[in-house]
Amino acid sequence: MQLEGLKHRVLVVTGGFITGKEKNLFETIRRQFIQLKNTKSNWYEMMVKFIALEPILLFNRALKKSKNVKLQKALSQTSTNESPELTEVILATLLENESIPYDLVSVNNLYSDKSAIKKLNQCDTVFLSTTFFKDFSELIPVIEKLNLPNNKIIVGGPLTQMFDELWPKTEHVDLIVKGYGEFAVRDIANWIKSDFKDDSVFSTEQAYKKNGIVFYEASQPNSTSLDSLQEANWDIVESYHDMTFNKIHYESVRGCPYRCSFCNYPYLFNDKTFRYKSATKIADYWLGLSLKKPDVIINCLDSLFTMPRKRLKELCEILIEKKFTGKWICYARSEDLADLSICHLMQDAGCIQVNIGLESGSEEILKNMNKGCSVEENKKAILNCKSIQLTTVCSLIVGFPGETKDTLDQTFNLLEETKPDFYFLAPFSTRIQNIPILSEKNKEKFGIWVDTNPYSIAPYWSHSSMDCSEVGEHVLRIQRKIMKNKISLNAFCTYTAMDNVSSNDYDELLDLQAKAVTNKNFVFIFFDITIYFFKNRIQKGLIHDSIITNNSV
Ligand code: B12
Ligand code: SF4
Repeated sequence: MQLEGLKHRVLVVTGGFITGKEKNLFETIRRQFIQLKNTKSNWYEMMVKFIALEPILLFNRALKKSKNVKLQKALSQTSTNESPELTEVILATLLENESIPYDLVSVNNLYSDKSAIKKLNQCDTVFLSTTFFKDFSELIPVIEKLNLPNNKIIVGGPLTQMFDELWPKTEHVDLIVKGYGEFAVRDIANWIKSDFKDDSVFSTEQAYKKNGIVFYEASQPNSTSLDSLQEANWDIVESYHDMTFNKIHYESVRGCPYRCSFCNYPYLFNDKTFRYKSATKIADYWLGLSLKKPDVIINCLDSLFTMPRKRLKELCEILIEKKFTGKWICYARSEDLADLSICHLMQDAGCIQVNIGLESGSEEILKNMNKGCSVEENKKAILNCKSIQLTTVCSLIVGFPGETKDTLDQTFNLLEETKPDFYFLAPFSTRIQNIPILSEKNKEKFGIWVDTNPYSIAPYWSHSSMDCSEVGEHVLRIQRKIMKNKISLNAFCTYTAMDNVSSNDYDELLDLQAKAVTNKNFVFIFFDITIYFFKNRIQKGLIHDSIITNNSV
C-alpha cells in the first residue's frame, strides 16, 4: 500500500507467538525456549502443554503409519492461502480510511522471513496486536524484536486490559490502547499526521500514565447497536497479499449477555455492554461476499451468535429467502440448539458447524460456573445437531472449583452418550484475574488460592476439591478413554480438517485415533512419567507459593 504525501508508515503486526505455522520443528522449539526464558513458575504451564501434546504425537504417528494420502492431505498444516486474522484486516481497513500507509506482517513472519524485517526498517510506527498472545512472556520478546532506535510502538488488543495493576515496566512502548480499535485508530492517526507533536488527545480523561507509559481508553459506541461500526474490508488485504481467501472471519457482537463465572468475553474491549449488529446489516455483508465468492465460508468469531434469538431467526430467514450460497460457522448456546427447529433453520440458512461450550457433564459444576444451562440442554443440543448432521465442536473445562474425579466421570459420560463430532479439553485457567470465579466472595466459597502471575498462561491454583498438579493425570485419563472408545475427535489433532471432513473421512479419523492409543507404547509411558515429575514439582511450588502468599497477607 503506497499512499503519497505522508512520511510516516505503520507496520501492523498480528498473530500468535507460537502458532504451529513455524517453518520447522527447530524454529518451534527455539521460540518455545524464548517464551520459557520470559515466563515464571512454569511447571504447570509445561504440564498443560504436555497434555495437549500426547494426542497430537500419537495421532500423527498413526496417520503417518496409515499411509492414507487423502487424510494426510486433509490434515496437512500447510495451507498456502490461509486467511489472515480479522485483527489484521480491520486494522488495515482503519489505516486505509485514514490514508496512512502501512505494511502487514505476522509475528511468525518477524521470526522467519527477512522481508518482514525489511518492512520493519521501512516503518517508523508499529501497531502491535496482543490478540493472540497468551501472556507477557510472549509479548516482551516481540516488543524487544520490534524496537528500533527511532520507531514508535503502539500496543493494542485484549492483553492490554487484562492485567491493569500488573502491567510490567515495558520500555520501548509508546502507547497502550485499550478497547475498540475502530475509535482509537482515528485518534492515533491524527497524532501520527501531526508528526507525533499533537498529543492533546492523550491528555484527556480517556488517558492515564502508569510506569511511564500512556494508556489510552478508546471511545465506545453510543448505543447497543454495532451497525455503524466499520466493517472489515477483505478486498484491501487480498490485494495487499495478492491472494484470495475463501474463509472470511466475521464479528457481529461485542460482549455477552451471560456471565459465566470463568469467562471474560462479557468484558473484552474494555466494555461491559452487550452490543450487536442487526440481522439486515449482517445479511447485506454476507450476501455481498457471496456474490464475489459463492463458496465463501464465514467464520463467526462472536462469543455467541444465537443471541438475540429474534435476530438469529430474522437473519436465517433473509439468507434462505435470498438464496445465500455460502456456508457459516458460529458459537452457540445449548438452550438455543436444544430447540430442533432452530437447528434446522440455521442449517437451511447455510450453517455447517456450531461450537458449543459444554464445559461439564455435572449439574453441580455448571451451577458453580453460573453457566445458565443444564446437562439435559447440553445433551439435547448435541443430539439435535447430530440428528441433522450439523457438525458439533464442544469445549470442556477440567478442574473447575468443585471438580472431583466423580464430576469428571460425569463429563465423560455426557460425551459417551452424545458423541459430539469434535472436542477441546481445557484445564481450568486463572490467568485472567478479573473473571467472576476469582472474586473475593467466590475465593472464600470454594477455597480458591491463585498465583497472580501475568508471565504464564497457566499460573498455579488450588481450591477445596482439586489443585492444578492433579489436572495432568485427569486429562490424560479422559483423553485416552475418549480416543480409545471412538467417542469424539480431538480438535487439537484435527483442527485443520474440521470444516471439510466428510462423514466417511470422519469415521476413518475416529478409527485412526483409536488405533493411536490402543497399542500400548513408549509414548504412554513417557507421558505418565513426565506428568508424574511435573506433578511433584508443582506440588512443591504450590506449598512454597501459598506459604509466601499467606505470610505476606
Ligand atoms: C477467533 C479466536 C481464536 C481462533 C483464531 C482463528 C483466526 N485465525 O482468527 C483460535 C481458535 C485459533 C484462537 C486461538 C487462541 N486464542 Co483466541 N480468540 C479468538 C476470538 C474469539 C476472536 C479474535 C478476533 O479475531 N476478534 C476480532 C478482532 C477484530 O478483535 P481484536 O483482535 O480484539 O481487535 C480489536 C481490538 O482489540 C483492537 N486492537 C487489537 N489489536 C490492536 C492493536 C492496536 C495497535 C490498536 C490500536 C488496536 C488493536 O482493535 C480491533 C478492533 O476493535 C477471541 C475473543 C474475541 N471475541 O475477541 C479469542 C481470544 C483472542 N483468544 C485468546 C486466547 C488466549 C487464545 C489462545 C492463546 C488459546 C490457547 N490457550 O491456546 C490461542 C492462541 C493461538 C495462537 N498462538 O495464535 C484470548 C486472548 C487473551 C489475550 N491475548 O490476552 C481471547 C481474547 C479470548 C479470551 N477468553 O480472552 N483464538
Ligand atoms: S462462556 Fe459463552 S455464554 Fe458464557 S459468558 Fe462466556 S461467551 Fe457468554
